[in-house]
Amino acid sequence: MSNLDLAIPSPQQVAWQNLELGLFVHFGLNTFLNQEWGDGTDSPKVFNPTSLDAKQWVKVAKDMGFKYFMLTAKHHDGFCLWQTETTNYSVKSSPWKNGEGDVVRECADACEQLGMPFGLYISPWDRHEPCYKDKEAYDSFYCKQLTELLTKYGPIVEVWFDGAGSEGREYNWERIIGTVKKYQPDAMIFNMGQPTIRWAGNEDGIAPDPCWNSRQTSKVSMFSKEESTWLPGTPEWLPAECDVPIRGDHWFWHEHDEERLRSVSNLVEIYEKSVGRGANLLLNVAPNHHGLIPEIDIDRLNEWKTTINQAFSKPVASASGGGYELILELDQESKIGAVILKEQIRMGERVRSYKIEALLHDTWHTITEGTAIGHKRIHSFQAIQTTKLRLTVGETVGKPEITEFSAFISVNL
Ligand code: FUL
Repeated sequence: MSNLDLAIPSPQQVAWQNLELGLFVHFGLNTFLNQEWGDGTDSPKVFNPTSLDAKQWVKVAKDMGFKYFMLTAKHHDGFCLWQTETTNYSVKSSPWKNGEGDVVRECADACEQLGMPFGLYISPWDRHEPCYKDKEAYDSFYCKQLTELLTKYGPIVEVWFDGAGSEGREYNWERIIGTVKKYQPDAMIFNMGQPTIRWAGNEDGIAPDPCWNSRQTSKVSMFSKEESTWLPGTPEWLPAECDVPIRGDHWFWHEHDEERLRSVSNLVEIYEKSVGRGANLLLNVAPNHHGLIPEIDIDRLNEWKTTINQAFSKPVASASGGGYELILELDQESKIGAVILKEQIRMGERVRSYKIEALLHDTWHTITEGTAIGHKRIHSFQAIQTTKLRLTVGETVGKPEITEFSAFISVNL
């Protein structure tokens, strides 16, 4: 990244970055078929959750500290979770609520009630829709689906365009992005067309280090090395979003795959390598065939949240300010295991290098060094006993403004 670049975020991007944590929810025909990808031929008749409770889903998100909620309105199989006029391949043809249910509506209502920003995943790749073969016809069909979703369910925080299956396919992105901008101008656009946020490039929930917010290339999908081509007008500021399922590589619910549940320490590591590198983390949980998030997943999320809160919610000392040096004086000698850094991203990523030192026996010792700070940088390290910490900013573009330099007591993660 060149020293001359100083990309600046839009206010909507700053607001989205402040959310940090999103709960991703994959639900659909696959939930009932023990599969990850439907080929578009599965019968809607299998879709019959016995006690679907979208409020439970959103409440889990809220209780566990997630700040936005993303639902798969349509996965690659083309099955629509809402009452669409574009196709019968939807909840309308299912036995659930005699074909009158609408999962998108229930989630939108629950999000509204609980004050949770709501976003949608709508797969461009559609393995059911016959007109998919005809590019122009499908672009119209897809824009109609988007129009329904973006006009009938309240404010949408993010539209997730999944590149899987669309490798090499050309869509009319001018039209698709135009539709998003027309109806939800504040929504974040994920990774395709004219994105305002980009994919971190893997499904492990891990951002690169460093993870600059300025525009970088991003892969189209897990199944290709192809890089995304974006329309002119794509902003220079393009923060990353990491996505990962809580059960190994299963995005949808499968019976008897609890052993895939990630351990708390793995989830903490994911948090540190996503949010702790300035990206947002979209962590997926899957409601089961009853339409409920299983208790075992909720328990794991709870342990994870508790651990993160223990580690990072109560700094022993904190400082902020402009300039090239900040000192943290601790009230008493403490065993420090982590620091959090933040800079004022509204002014761009001005810091391009820095180091953190601790005072040990009247001498400063470097504990860590870095380049990007951006929205947030977490450094965990082997605990050190100290009374003072120092942040020194090296290279910058313009005057830096550190909004947070905090130190945390070491806990066992
Ligand atoms: C991938 C898809 O193929 C997976 O099924 C899942 O939806 C994940 C979030 O994106 O590209």
